[in-house]
Amino acid sequence: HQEVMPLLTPFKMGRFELSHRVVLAPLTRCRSYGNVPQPHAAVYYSQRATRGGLLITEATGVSATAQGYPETPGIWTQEQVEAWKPIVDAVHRKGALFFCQMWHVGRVSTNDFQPDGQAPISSTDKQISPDAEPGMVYSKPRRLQVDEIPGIVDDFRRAARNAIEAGFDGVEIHGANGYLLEQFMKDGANDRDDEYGGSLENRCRFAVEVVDAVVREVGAQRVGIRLSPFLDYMDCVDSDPAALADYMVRQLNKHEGFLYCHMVEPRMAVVDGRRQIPHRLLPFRKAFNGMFIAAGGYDREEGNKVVTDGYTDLVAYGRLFLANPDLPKRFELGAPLNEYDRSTFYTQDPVVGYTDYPFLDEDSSD
Ligand code: 5J8
Repeated sequence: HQEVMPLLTPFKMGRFELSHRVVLAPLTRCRSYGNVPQPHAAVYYSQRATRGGLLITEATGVSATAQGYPETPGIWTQEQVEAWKPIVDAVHRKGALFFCQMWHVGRVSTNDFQPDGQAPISSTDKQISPDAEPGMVYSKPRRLQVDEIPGIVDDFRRAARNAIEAGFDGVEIHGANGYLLEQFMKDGANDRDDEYGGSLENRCRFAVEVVDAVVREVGAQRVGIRLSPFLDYMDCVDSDPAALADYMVRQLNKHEGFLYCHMVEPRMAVVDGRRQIPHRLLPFRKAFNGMFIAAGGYDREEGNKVVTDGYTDLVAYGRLFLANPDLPKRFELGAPLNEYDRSTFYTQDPVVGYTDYPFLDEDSSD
């Protein structure tokens, strides 16, 4: 008699029945030509779909100003909605749940990605420092005026409506990794002195308005959010990340049934030559009423451990799932993993580094 490993035990997520806890993390893949998701995405996502598994899409733009990387998908036009439908269908045919991650990059962009070559928008007009990403220069952003913010909140609302129309089971608001909502939340990037800057409450106002609008549009039971209070990616640093995380989960709690909070661990510290996950998320998991997804450097062993310990409900895997389409099965069998190839993470090839990572049985089956 073999015991089922904790990561592979079922879990009831609101009205959704999950058969295991291994989640596909949202991963930017840069293969949606002209911001339209492509048929090869149906292959990629359905490769990673399992009965009762949860997949989250790559970050998907909510408007024409939302992009900052080549060939990322959107969900603001009808053409994009139609293009998502067969991808969502392919995932559903495998019995998995599929959430759409909605983002706006804010100042992590250049004029080239913007309509009419305009400046990217942000909380601030401070440019990201050239040291943030070697070899990359982001454009000087334009500080949003207070009266422009409702329009962007409405872009998120409409994107959520579109996602449901495309067939997604729910949406994840991207409030992480230095993008627009975080540019407002974190005091290292927000230098405003109006009602969207200064106090924690003011800095979080924009994100909270987005949450409220999206919940009103599609229902709390279909909405999650991703937060990364401890990261400093793209010059988005906060002087008190624990207070920020605590404040945000308490705002989420105001929506009865708000589905999930997905949080990124701080970068792993190296201890005795080994990378160690800092496991700093427990206080927020405890303060939050909904279910919790932890992400950031997890492997099979660490994932099982945190589920057993009640540290999180689900664990999201990025790089490991990218390189192992059958990751849950490999975890089940304790099978070796394919190594990921970082050089093809963000390239535009429809196959290479995308749908050509082998499945376990590929060598023996034919
Ligand atoms: C680590 C760790 C770790 C990797 N601890 N070292 N749409 C989005 O939200 C996007 C978010 C789009 C693109 C990028 N992005 C975010 O930007 C990511 O979430 C990430 O936080 C950040 C940088 O992403 P990346 O793809 O440019 O690189 P990243 O995965 O962070 O890895 C950069 C380096 O950090 C590598 O050397 C990693 O080591 P490996 O993977 O080669 O072993 C290392 N690294 N995760 C400490 N948790």
